[in-house]
Amino acid sequence: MEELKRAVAKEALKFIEDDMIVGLGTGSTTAYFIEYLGKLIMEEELEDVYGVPTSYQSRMLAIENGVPVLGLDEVDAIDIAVDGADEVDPQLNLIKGRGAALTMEKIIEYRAGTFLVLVDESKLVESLGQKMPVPIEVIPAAWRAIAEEIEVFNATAELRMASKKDGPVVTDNGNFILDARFHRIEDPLDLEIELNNIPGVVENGIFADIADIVLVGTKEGVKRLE
Ligand code: ABF
Repeated sequence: MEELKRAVAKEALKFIEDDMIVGLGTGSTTAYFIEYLGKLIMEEELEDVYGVPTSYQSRMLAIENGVPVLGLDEVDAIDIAVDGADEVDPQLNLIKGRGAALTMEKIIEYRAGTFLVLVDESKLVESLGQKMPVPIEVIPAAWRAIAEEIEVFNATAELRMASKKDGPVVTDNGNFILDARFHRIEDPLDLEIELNNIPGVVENGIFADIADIVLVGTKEGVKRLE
């Protein structure tokens, strides 16, 4: 599995040119990409490639690997964003958010000229929600009310815990995460919009109609979907 992640992360470097502003995703596959990007910048002496991180985790990784970083409010545009996903359906709709960084990921990936997704073949599904719950970032005080509202969608939601001792997972924005299991997601775009209409929901992990290219690591090599 790590081999497949490394292979897609390497392939993603082919999309990088000098003078690019690159959105840096979160998660283990993107971590390889950030590491390789640092090497590319050094070896090719690229002077004007900057990363815009989607989380503290990716920011620290970028700094550690020699990728200069800028905040979203310091750049005019993002040329390309590179990130992992938890599920990818045949229309390239995604579920993301295992790393609890979904809000910043969506802001940066929505803004990017190209959104490139890196996954291994285990992430491909016939329809979203088959294996993974949909993460939903919520205002902490509203978590229980929102969990109840979500039942209207024929779903059950659980508060994501760091551990019993450490309490709930807190996002980079100071919010909580609910993981919602849906019986069936028929229309991802519609559900994405509906969930964001619940007061107290900051953002949800359905990324419908936003991915431009998906690189899939398979045992037979890297496949490109678009
Ligand atoms: C983040 O990392 C998430 O949105 C997604 O949930 C996850 C994928 O991680 P990995 O590459 O480790 O499977 O981008």
